[in-house]
Amino acid sequence: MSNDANAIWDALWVNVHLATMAETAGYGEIRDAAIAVRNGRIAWLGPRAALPSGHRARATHDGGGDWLTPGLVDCHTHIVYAGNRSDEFEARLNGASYEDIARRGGGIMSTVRATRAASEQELLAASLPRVKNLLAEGVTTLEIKSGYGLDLATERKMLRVARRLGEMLPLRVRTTFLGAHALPPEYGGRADDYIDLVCKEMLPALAAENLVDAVDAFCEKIGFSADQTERVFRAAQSLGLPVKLHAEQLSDQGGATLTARYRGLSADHLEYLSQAGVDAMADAGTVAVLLPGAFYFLRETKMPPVQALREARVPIAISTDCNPGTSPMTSLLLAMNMACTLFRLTPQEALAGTTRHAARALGLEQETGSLAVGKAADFALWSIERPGDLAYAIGGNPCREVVVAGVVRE
Ligand code: DI6
Ligand code: FE
Repeated sequence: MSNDANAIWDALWVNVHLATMAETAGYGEIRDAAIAVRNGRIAWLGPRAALPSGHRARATHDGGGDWLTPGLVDCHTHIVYAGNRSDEFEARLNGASYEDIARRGGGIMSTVRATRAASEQELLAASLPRVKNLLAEGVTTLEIKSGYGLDLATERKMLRVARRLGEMLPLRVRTTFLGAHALPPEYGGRADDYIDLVCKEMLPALAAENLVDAVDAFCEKIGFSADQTERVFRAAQSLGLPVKLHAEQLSDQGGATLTARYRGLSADHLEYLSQAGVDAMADAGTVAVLLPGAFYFLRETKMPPVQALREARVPIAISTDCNPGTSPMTSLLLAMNMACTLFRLTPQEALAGTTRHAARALGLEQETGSLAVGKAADFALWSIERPGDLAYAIGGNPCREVVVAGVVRE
């Protein structure tokens, strides 16, 4: 497959600078480069001067001196939901307490009610503009969680919408079942019975319909206990599905260590992560997904242990956590900027966090997230002076062109 000079490429980009993100350090810069695509995959890349003599391509694109990076990967979103919670945001800034809002049936349950009430078509229509915002900024792979249904029919509806988004749009979608997100009102005081429903009915049914690529839970005082989370993990494991976890967002519940024991793809949030959790993640190869949008919107002050994660060589990914309650954000570039300003990541770490490491958080590191021969031809072209500009600017969108599986997105 590699460097086959006799094959006719489907397309060739020249006059571009590459940030391959293929190595652990640096951007993997190749200046004045070329990249060739065949059958949806990268067939050749390197300095333009090294193009094999006699190469042929059906189409040649002039990149105009732009930078070309892997397509961005948003590896943690709750982007499929109905309604929004701007009314609560406003009420709180007018002095209402969190309890006032909860008493009025607000918070996560207001999104559950709206999502249950929406038809599949309405849910799709509500979610589409948000997804398009991400796509406009170079996202080529998107994880979408369920978790605003909390009953079988609505969780199914959410996951079906997620799959449809992946079919309608030039976009790779990975679905995550988050039935254990919150306790639905009809199970008030009966969390263990609800976990039974999640493990014995919802997950097996949805997995059988091929709607589930991974399984997540919210392990927290206001969510589910570590024991309840472990039951969900065991149910996932028995179906051969990988796990990940909302862990250590508001308190240390030992969720990251539990996730590592199940060889989880990722543990996410992690503001309250302990050194033991860092070490367990390092041993298991579990990715740390940091979500600066939620940190910002909740005005959290406890920082995730970035330096300890670096020292333990835990791969760090960055995502929007797009959701109506704690991170109403549809800009992955803004999440990268926030990761630098709030968490002190370097711009190079932020870009690795939305490319190579984010792909790994979805189990897709062999497929996408870096530029290398044989990988999917998923990339974005940017009108920027250097790769660090992607994490630097606030507002504006330098994305000029996006290619998914070798095809230029219209
Ligand atoms: N952690 C969060 O911050 C969101 N979900 C979660 O598990 C909150 C979701 C919401 O408030 O709608
Ligand atoms: Fe989340």
